Amino acid sequence: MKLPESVRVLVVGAGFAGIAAASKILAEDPGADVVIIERAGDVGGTWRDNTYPGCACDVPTSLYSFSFAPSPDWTHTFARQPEIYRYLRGAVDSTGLRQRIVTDCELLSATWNSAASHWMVETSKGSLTADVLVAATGALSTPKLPDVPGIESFRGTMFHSATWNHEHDVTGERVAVIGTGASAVQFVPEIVDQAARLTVFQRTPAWVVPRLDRTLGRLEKALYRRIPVSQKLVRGVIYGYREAYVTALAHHPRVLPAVTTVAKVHLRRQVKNKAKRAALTPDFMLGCKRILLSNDWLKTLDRPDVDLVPSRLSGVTEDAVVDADGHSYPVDTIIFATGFTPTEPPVSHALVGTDGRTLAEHWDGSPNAFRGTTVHGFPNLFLMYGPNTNLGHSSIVYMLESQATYVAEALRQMTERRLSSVEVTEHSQQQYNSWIHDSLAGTVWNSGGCSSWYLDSEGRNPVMWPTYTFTFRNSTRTFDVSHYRGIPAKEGQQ
Ligand code: N01
Repeated sequence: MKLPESVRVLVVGAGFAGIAAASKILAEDPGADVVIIERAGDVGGTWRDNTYPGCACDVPTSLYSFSFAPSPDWTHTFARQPEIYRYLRGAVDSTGLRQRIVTDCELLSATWNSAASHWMVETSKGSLTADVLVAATGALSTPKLPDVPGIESFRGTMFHSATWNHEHDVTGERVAVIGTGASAVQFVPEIVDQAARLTVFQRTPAWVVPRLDRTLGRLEKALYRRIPVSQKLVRGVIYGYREAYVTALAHHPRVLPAVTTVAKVHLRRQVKNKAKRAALTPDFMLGCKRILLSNDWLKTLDRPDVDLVPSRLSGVTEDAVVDADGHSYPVDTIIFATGFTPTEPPVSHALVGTDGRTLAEHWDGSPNAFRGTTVHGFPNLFLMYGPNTNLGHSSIVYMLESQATYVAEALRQMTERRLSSVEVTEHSQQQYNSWIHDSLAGTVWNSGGCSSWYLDSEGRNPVMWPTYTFTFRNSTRTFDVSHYRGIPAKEGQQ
């Protein structure tokens, strides 16, 4: 579609978050004026962009899908990237969102205009105004490369796992993989047989547990199709099981030793080389970093043609990678599986609030929001997957749908009360964040003895949701205007 000159609700991003927000708003108010802009040529977000070999979801599909768009056709318990991408494309068609999406349209800036009570938005396809802005741009979309000397001098091929170079064939090459997080564990077993030699740089070992994946059979799918409530039941059971995990991770770490034993047995079974096994044994509490699910990662590292370098990368030369001790490993290709910059989503530099500062300046490296969604100084702005909404145990899609309900509720209340803008009060935001950080104190994410992308440079945790996901859902079920400063609409305003 063409970019309009003005719109009631502008959703930025057409991944899981943007689709959830727009669908929910339209489900509440089918006549709502909603447009989605997407910087890429297609929908899908991270599931469009991450195409590395073996890319899959490590959350069961029955949870990692929209409650309003169940699919009986998943092939595995843990869906692969092409399938999830296809699912998202199907979801925008089945919900009728496709004709509301402007593709190849990047948000360049959005500035709040207090006098007119709207956002003045600049995009790569022109400008428009939006009464309400929903930023659904994802937290893990900016690939992070290690800041080490010599990267630019490397004469071989190098790329990040999130921007996989499919033109490049690693067959017969010496390949270095930097990083051992959720992405590396998925692609390393896929490329090991092609590479002549694989060198994996591991800064910190991770806890790894088996991935209980299986193919979904014809009978099961037929059951889901004929009796949809059966699929809901499975979703409910998996949801409940995963919620119980939080009891261990955040509240009563008594259960942790049991899961830790599972991970230790898994390591012992898969890694026979004692030196490698020692290097692969974490020295922090399970859950402190994302728990990795894999049946072949550890086994792959045990292979004699795979070198495990238990060191950070300290430099790159024309033809080699260098470990912390200055030892060089000549390689043809370097693959960075070094993650993303979640504390500074790119959109935060583009949004300018009531005091003329960007959201990034306002946050100053440590994001915070009210209910993970609204920020004082930024009226009529809703952040999807905002601060402290990430999970270590369950599906982000559940959180996104909760936020989407909150946005739809906010819009309903604004219309009902004839408000042109709503801005969360500083007091409510502060109180909420005090609760968040009090609740996070003592959890495995804050004090499990590891360093992770969950913590900022000051050791504050602007990423994780501290407790049960249904607590978040309850808090976002209604939009309590008492936490907001509402400006009445003028004559002619919506
Ligand atoms: O990135 P990461 P990822 N030298 O940040 C290491 C989501 N996700 O792309 O642990 C050597 O987890 C770094 O070391 P350390 C999920 O939320 C979801 O794998 O910091 N190593 C670490 O090992 C996940 O959490 C799915 O000490 C260096 C690695 O690089 C998030 O994406 C699948 C280094 C980065 O790991 C990110 O995962 C995949 C250096 N200089 C991803 N610098 C699902 O299935 C960094 N590292 C849903």
